[in-house]
Amino acid sequence: MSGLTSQQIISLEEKYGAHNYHQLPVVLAKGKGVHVWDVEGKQYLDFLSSYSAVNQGHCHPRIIKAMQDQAEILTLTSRAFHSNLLGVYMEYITTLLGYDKVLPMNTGVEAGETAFKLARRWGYDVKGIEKDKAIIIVPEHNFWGRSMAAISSSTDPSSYGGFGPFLPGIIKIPYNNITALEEALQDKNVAAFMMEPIQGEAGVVVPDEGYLTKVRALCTKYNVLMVADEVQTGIGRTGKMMACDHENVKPDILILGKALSGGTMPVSAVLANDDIMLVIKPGEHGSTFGGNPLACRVAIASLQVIVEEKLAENAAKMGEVFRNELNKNKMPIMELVRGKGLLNAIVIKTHESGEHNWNTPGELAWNICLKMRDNGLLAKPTHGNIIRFAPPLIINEAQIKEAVNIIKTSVEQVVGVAI
Ligand code: IF1
Repeated sequence: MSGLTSQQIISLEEKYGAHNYHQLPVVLAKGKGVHVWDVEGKQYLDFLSSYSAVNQGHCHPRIIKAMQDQAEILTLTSRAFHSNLLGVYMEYITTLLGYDKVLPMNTGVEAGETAFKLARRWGYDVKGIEKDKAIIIVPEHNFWGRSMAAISSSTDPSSYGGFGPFLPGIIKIPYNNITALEEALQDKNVAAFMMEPIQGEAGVVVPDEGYLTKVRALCTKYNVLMVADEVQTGIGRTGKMMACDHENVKPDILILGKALSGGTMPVSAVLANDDIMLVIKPGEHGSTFGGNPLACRVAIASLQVIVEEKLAENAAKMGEVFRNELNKNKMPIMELVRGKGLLNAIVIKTHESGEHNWNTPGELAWNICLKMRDNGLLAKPTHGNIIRFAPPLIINEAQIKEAVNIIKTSVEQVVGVAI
């Protein structure tokens, strides 16, 4: 469309855009299924999936058609009035996921904020916590967005640094630590424990088997809401519809985003039962675009694709293939590969080999990502030495094996030793 080269486009961003990202140097112009193409027409396997927003694959025909059809009819009414699709969408998603009610929002962080407010309000109106004393417990190394409440919850200086003062009423405890949770739950002012079933940004940190079950039991025991942020782990990504489903755990509040729209537009949602959801009264929360008819149509199609194409099941199968192939004659610099379904990561250990001494594992991970880009696969390090691999859930076995081959070849080319 623009006819500009990658470099020309990067220069435009540099000159006219905020510098709030450190992108991998590649300029994408087209996406279809598991592939994306840059402006020069080079094809890549997308192993980031826009941070798990395109679980259904880029530009899924059924989702695009839903968007195109609805875009010509009615895109937005605001919630000042009803629309013909909102109730239909609300019935669909609450029935599918087993909750009484849904509060529709747009971005993941808005859904997180909504869950935060809902939990606090429930704390006051139902649990009887003293006014303005509600506490929400979060795990260290969580990530749920860039809003003030989200960064007030963060333990990552690159997320919160320089943006104080922060929201009070947040206690941080170690992730995957039941003792620490039970200790924190002794405080009668605790309204909720808000966590990711697998920590995405922290580097695909999978908690011990049974952790979610124990969290559920403790939250019930201490009359505290279990809030699951499934913005990244949900909608089939980890090999089940929700990551909590691996332990048949049902959180009191479920937060969804990203793939809820198949990567077409921001659509997020908070689900809960009546005793929680109805503490928010008319006029006390909302957003201009929340629950718009275009989003409703797109979200229904996006969820139908996940269910009807059995993408959670495929994610479980292909994730096994991915981890097994990577662990076969494991690369010396790969400390480990971890994950569930198609949310995986490799941890690079510092590699000392003569002239290949690297300053930091992060530098090595970055160089590996640059080389994988040259070899036709896109992925990006999360923190430093951890590279996340999250392809669209439609991927097949041949593409997984092609990807593992690219990963191994790229590591060998960067590290320069046989692997
Ligand atoms: C960025 C990270 C991923 C999320 C979870 C809520 C949100 C996110 C578990 C908020 C968003 C995005 C944000 C984006 C990059 C990406 C990201 F690297 F930042 F941390 F995926 F890991 N809960 N994650 O992962 O949803 O408001 O963005 O729709 O900010 O750079 P959002």
